[in-house]
Amino acid sequence: MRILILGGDGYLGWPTAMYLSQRGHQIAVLDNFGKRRWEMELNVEPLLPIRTLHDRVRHWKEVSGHGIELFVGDLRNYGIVADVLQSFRPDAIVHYGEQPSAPYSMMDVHRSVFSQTNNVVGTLNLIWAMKAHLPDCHLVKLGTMGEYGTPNIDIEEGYIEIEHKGRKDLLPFPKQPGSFYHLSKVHDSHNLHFACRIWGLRATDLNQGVVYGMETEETALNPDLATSFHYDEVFGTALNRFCVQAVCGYPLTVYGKGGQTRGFLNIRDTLRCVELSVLNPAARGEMRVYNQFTEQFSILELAQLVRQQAAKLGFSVELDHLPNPRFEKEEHYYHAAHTKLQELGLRPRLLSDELIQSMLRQIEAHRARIKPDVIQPRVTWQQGMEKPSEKFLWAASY
Ligand code: USQ
Repeated sequence: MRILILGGDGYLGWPTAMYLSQRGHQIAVLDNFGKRRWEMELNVEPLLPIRTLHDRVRHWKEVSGHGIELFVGDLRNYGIVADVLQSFRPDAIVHYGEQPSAPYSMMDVHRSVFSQTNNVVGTLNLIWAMKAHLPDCHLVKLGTMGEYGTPNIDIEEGYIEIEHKGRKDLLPFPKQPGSFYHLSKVHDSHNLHFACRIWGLRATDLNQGVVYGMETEETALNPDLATSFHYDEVFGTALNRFCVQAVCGYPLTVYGKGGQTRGFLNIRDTLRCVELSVLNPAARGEMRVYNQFTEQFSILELAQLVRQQAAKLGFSVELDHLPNPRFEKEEHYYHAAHTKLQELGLRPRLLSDELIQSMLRQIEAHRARIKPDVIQPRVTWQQGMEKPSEKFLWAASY
């Protein structure tokens, strides 16, 4: 198949491009390098050194023999989106090309407005361009489990049958997201659903949980193919952060009581889920929703798991309950359906002691690159960024 990956320079986009390329698909990637700019703004860096996308594409060709077509451009520019679609003519589009961080979207008005306009406008341009040029193409869009929030009932996969005053309907599951970033994904879902209904587009919304891991089959082939693994407060996610903290002797940053429960999955399973979605396209007019995670944990459970495994490797790890910088329930019911991808053939790689130990060992090999000063949370949901942001720089660069 011809598959276009939007956000092909990112933590998940780049490994997905290599994974699908290795399996014989024709791949193109599009990126505007926004993430690299946000990293520079905040003075944070991925743990492993990351080559430019151009170089990674070249190294991939040398290592695998497979070419990847590279487009540089911004999804907020409709002309670029339409040109790329007409030039590459994909059968499927995998859309990771959005601002992915909840804390980033809560820092200040500028980054909040940016997160929502960037994400919503990019996706709107995409669906208009699909309608105009490739109405049969299948969009596989990365959403988030965070769209649902933590309701006191079971979470279904996208839709729930509701009986109200004697009548029944199958309706989108209620959304109670926890940040302006998560809200941007809710807005995307509504726009996509509408476009599928009125224009007969086909889409799969992958409501993904928190991804962990730093290596896939393809990144492991050569250090020049590594993917961007973050541990800082803004772009790092819980388990990845805890592993880095354990290695550098930083007390694990459990926010509040740590009873916050979320769905998690291995980065390798992300790639398989996307592959399964692409190989089994939605029907015309259908917007499917899959809950993309393999198991659920509370944050405290994860921190304890990391502490146990780190101890086996000789790291002595403390656990800190920090005042929660976010606005979220710290004790709640959580039970989310996640059977549809398994029905398509996903065989989950669950979190194991070995996997945590292997992450800890790999992180240790790059210990010298860890910057402890970017670990502590400084963005709160009530106050935004602790220090005033560089407003003038921001206004000048966007
Ligand atoms: N948390 C801590 N300590 C930390 C970091 C996080 O206790 O050092 C807690 C947070 O308070 C939250 C939970 O861990 O309750 C998850 O936070 P996270 O930063 O790992 O993940 P989140 O902000 O939810 O966002 C991440 C990705 C996002 C994706 C989402 C999936 O950045 O792109 O959409 O995971 S989900 O969480 O299912 O919505």
